[in-house]
Amino acid sequence: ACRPDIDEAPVFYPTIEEFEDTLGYIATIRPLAESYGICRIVPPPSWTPPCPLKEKEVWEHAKFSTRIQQVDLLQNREAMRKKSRSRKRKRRRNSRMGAGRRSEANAATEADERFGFHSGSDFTFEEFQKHAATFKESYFGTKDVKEGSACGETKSKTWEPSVEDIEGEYWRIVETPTTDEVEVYYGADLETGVFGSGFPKASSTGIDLEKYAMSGWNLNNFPRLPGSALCFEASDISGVLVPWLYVGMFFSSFCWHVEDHHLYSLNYLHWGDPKVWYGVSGSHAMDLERTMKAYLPDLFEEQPDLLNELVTQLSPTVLKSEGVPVHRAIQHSGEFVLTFPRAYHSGFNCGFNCAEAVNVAPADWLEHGQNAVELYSEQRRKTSISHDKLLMGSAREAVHALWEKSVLGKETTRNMSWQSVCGKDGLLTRAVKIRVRMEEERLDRLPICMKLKKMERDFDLNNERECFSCFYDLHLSASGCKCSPDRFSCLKHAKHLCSCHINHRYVLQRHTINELNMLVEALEGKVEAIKVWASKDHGGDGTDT
Ligand code: S2G
Repeated sequence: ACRPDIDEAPVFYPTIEEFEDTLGYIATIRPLAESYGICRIVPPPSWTPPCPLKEKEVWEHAKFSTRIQQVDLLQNREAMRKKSRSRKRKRRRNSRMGAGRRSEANAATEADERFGFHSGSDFTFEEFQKHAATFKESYFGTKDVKEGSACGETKSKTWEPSVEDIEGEYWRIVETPTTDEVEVYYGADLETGVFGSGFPKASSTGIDLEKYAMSGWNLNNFPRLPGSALCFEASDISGVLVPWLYVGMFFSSFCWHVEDHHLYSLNYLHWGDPKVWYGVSGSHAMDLERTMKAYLPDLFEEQPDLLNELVTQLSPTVLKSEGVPVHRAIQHSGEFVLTFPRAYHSGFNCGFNCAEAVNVAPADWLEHGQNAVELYSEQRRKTSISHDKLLMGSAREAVHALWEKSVLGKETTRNMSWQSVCGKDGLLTRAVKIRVRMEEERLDRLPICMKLKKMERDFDLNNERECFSCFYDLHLSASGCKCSPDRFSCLKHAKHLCSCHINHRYVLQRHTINELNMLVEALEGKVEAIKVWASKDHGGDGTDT
């Protein structure tokens, strides 16, 4: 009765040939799928990667940490809001590895703490499987069903709830304020860099293993495929560039959230019971946020950052009744679920299973990523990647590809993937153009007498630079003052940096506006501009002459 009455998200069945080019395939399904927020991708039947986590040594000995989720409190937790503030637990999300930027971890830990996500015990897969099975059986009660067989005998069969049964029961527990406590474990956000990935690694040998180790659908390769702006993120940010593993049991949940920087995400179910997903298109992201705030005003009042903390569930039925379109995907073992930029998603597991997920940034993401960092600046929220570094890295790579083609007549598949986003209407050209206009407008608003200086190439090489006020990334430009050599602002907050005389203050630019305009011309295909910009990568400095 509680099963949400919503439609299914689209499902795709690529042929072996279509499956070859991962980002190319995703680009072809985008017009059909993006408006649903999420979609399911079923690999060709012959694509069956072996999972190294199932090897006896790992299965029986490797321990992973878990968190405890109190499922009945994911949506309704008024009564327990002031309970257990001081229990210890692990961090939820980490941002740039080893970098100075504050991650969401601390804030999230606090929220997890209060909202019933305490750390649980450590398990091996073998132990977790046992726990998951026992829990599910005792939850539903093992019923013996007498089944008639062909030859007239009867045999006993354990009753298994269907996905629909489980989904109905899940929302009954989540939506009804007075149900019993339901506590489950979730081995979520496990770093594959530490624990190991569920996909064969490049070091694997054997013809078949090598095929899977090199595949674009192997999530260890996915974030940095040619055409993804994440190629230009140097550090291995866990969860974004290095996949995370999710070991689930019955009812373990992921609450409503969007990806950092509104990136795409791809999730693969290595084995086990289905994962049920709900998705909302990026174009309805703000409608979902409004509805959540309207339905859970007290929670938002106490914790305005609730949605960034991945601790709140809300029924698709409520969202639908408020005019927010929600779609369902039931992901089975061996299938992918893709989430599009700024698409809110949530869901839960139907039983013991193991999934792996990571982000990607194809060219159509760039404008969403730009919007994300402008929004983060308004909200004074820390970034986890330098959007401008990714944008400029993509632009340079694309100009290099255009140069190889126009000057050397060279065409490789790698080059072609970058060329395909250039040209007057190319997705990359458009994104760079928007960013350059933005930069120009911001510079125009600064006092005319403000000194402009060339930024050192390594300004943000070893440590990220961010605005002292809004944390906007300063890869492209920064405003500074003699009074405080290590303090910088973005162009929007230059006037708040200090109260020194204008003569003491300056703007650092990685590229002048003329250089940036020339970059746009290069991306549009103008050969002279291509040569100037390509020369930057060949020893020249490509500056105004
Ligand atoms: C995400 C779902 C995580 C999960 O949003 O991080 O990959 O629990 C997804 O499977």
